Amino acid sequence: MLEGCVGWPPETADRYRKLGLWEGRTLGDELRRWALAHQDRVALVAGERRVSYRELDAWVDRVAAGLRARGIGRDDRIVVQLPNVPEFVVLCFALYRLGALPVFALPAHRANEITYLCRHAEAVAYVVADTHHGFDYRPLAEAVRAEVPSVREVFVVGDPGPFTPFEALSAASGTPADAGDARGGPDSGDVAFFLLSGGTTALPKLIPRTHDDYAYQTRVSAEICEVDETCVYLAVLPLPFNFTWGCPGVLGVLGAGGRVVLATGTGPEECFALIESERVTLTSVVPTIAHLWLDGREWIERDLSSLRTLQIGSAKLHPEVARRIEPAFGCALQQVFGMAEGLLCVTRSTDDPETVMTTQGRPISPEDELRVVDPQGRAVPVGGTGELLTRGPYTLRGYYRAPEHNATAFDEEGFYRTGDLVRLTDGGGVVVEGRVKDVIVRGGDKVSATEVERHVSAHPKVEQAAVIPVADPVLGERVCACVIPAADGAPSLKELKLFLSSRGVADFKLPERLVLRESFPLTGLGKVDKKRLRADVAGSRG
Ligand code: OOB
Repeated sequence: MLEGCVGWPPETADRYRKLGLWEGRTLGDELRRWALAHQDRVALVAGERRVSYRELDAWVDRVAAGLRARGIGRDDRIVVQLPNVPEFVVLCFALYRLGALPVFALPAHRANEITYLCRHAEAVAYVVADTHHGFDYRPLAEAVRAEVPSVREVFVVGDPGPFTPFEALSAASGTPADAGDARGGPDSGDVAFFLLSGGTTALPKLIPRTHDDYAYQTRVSAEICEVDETCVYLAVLPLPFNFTWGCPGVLGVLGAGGRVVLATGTGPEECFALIESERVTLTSVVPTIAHLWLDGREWIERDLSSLRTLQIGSAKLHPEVARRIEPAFGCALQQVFGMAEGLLCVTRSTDDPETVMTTQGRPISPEDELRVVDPQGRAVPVGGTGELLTRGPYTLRGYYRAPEHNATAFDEEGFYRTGDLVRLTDGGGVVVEGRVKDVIVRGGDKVSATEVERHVSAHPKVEQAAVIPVADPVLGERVCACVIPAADGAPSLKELKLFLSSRGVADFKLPERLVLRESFPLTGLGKVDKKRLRADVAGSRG
């Protein structure tokens, strides 16, 4: 196991292997098998570009050789921040083959997040696109390079500016990536890559996912979603989301010989046009996008009859909205409750309609263990609400390089404390009732209140800050900063936003409401009572 990672206990790992859950193949080997099985079928579609399985496999080998020629190999960390382009898929599989480890950053991340990720992971390289949605990543890369000396190389998809073009990596026709190198190839039990946690902490945590565990998750979720060669998956959400990458997502669909179509935006106009022209059968979105698409259905005339399943997850889907999906899109709704940490729950096509409308599904693996506990850690009777704890064959046992946090994020038996408040139904379904963790779910984006508080508190006009969610009809929740001003005057919302942006904080984390207070309600232990503060703010206008 890589330094800083926590593995499964050996006897548990043995059991998962004996049960045939972990098949002992790396993700890089998996692509080789898929390419042999599906040869000239189209694997990826991006605009006018179509890449067959055979081409994809060969492209991955060339990029792996190019990376290796630049000294990148086993256990090296590489921060990947790319939009939904074929290069994302190619790069990740190239790294999987080398045993080098992609760290999945979101396109929306800025200097604050990227600098931290590069530093924490001691990344040797950083990969970006030239520009995306009007943002130029090259100055960001220069800032990151200046801050983090471990970052030796920056590769750019598109116009490289002062950096190395991504294209240069595949220029040389080298030996196949799995021909071996001094450091050897990866083992299926090794960490394959890092996902980012939705985070309750001041800084995001890195989630190590192994080849075995991720291959299992994607294979099983593809089976449950009835993914086969005829599947055409539209990747709408960013590829670095676990939802898009592997639930079943890109990997699950490629594993079944299907086709992955990359969308560049989430809007109904673009996505409906792609669904029509590519005859998309499956896609996955967050409830906010589902809302926009429901509205779009009223005025955009497109043939969406190819759609079989619309997966919705990442934030609570209310039953009223759930009921509108099938009539509006003429396809089945699948609710998905998942987390980058592992556990994945989905509703099944065989579930009765009520279950599909009102639950967030049940676990994909018979080996997933779920416990619902009260604040004292005692089991709550079935039907009661409590915090969800879980462990299983694809749920992490520890965050990367985070022993202190791990001591509280997991219990003595290795169960991960999800921070979600749930209730289990008789049928084994999970209903999400709320959360105990200090996170704001804005659309599908997770914002750590603690992280935003840290930045807001640094403003000279802020004495103390508490960040809370406020309800929003479109996004579900928005970020609200409650501030006790310093003696010499209060900041405006605009000032705060500019201040946070200047600190390199990603846009989706910026407060959209500011509430000024002389004091905050406190709990018996003297901490800010956010429950009362939220109720206060919800009941007031400013
Ligand atoms: C997905 O993953 P993350 O890591 O961005 O966020 C996980 C958290 C969960 O702990 C829960 O609080 C919330 O997002 N969540 C939901 C939900 N699905 C996720 N809350 C209510 N209802 C749902 N259906 O968000 C994610 C990962 C894989 C698949 C789908 C979503």
